Amino acid sequence: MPWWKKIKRDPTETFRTASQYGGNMTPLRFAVLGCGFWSQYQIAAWRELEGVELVAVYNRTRAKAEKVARQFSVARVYDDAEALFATETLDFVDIITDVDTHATFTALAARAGVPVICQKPMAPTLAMAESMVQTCRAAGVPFMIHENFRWQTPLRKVKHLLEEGTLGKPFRARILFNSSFPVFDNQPFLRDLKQFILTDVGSHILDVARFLFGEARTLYCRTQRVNPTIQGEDVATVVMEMGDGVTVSCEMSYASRLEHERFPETYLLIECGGGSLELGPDCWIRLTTTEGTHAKRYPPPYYHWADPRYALIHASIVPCNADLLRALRTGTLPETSGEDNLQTVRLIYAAYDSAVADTVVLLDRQRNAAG
Ligand code: 89V
Repeated sequence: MPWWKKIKRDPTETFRTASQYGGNMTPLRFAVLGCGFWSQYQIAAWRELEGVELVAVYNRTRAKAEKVARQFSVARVYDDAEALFATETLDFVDIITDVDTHATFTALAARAGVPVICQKPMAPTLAMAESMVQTCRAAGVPFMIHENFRWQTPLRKVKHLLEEGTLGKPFRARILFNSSFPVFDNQPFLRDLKQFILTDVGSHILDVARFLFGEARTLYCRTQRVNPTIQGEDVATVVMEMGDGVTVSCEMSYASRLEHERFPETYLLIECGGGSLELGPDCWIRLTTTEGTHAKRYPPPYYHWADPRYALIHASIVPCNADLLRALRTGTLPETSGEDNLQTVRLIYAAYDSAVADTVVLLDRQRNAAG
């Protein structure tokens, strides 16, 4: 029996380690499902880590899988995911397909007893996300979400500075992701999403809010569609009461033409009892107290394979993958386990509910109802 089959099913318990079960851990063999734009960076990032081996790739259009296999010297190619799971012996699978297929492929992997890493956003509905978590829990396979924004170098530093506590207790924060970057050029399917910016960018920004400030108690959201050529909303503003009484507002937009286009940077202004913290353009963090302002730059590491227009995000794929791999290897939970990410997914759909009903959503009540 593979080691992960013996993992305890209670998600609050840590997984037992592979070595405890005598599993052969080096290298971990994995397959990638989905060979679109994002896969080449995801695979390149895996190659930065020791002890993983990409043994197969799948894409429903075989030619795309063949191209990626040639690019990264991958031994086997599939255009039938069931055949892949029937043939390959895998330690995990990395699902990088469009969101609509995440649940299907997760269920296939769970049935085959293969641990799942699934790209954000987890699912196109909250109910589907809940059932994916449940499917993996029932099958006893680890389920993890590839959610990388919280792994960006300056955002890790911000978290560290808040934890150090020298600025005192935060009372208010703004999280901004506003640009007019032509995101549809590389990811054309985003144009057709009926729910766009809250699923694609909100997954990241609301997760950053949770990462920095804890869980939300209340949420209010407004959405707008400024670009008439797309299906979904391209502007969203979310206000939440989070953690220990921090008012957090999150602004997201792909319709904002600003003096300096700074995609894909997230800006922050965090106001605390003893001062403020600002994360601004080009990864500069400014700390202001009664003593004055101290500024320092926290750029991401350089990777030759990263697309310079996405360098900040692409660099964050590496530590995100490392955390998922650490969890698989040691049998512990990653930061972005399926269970954890479900809280982010709840915020996304609470935001849509709030925008439609023009009301504040009380999340404690939702959480309690979900048990
Ligand atoms: O990182 C992502 O998930 C992308 C982007 C933020 C660039 O839209 O879809």
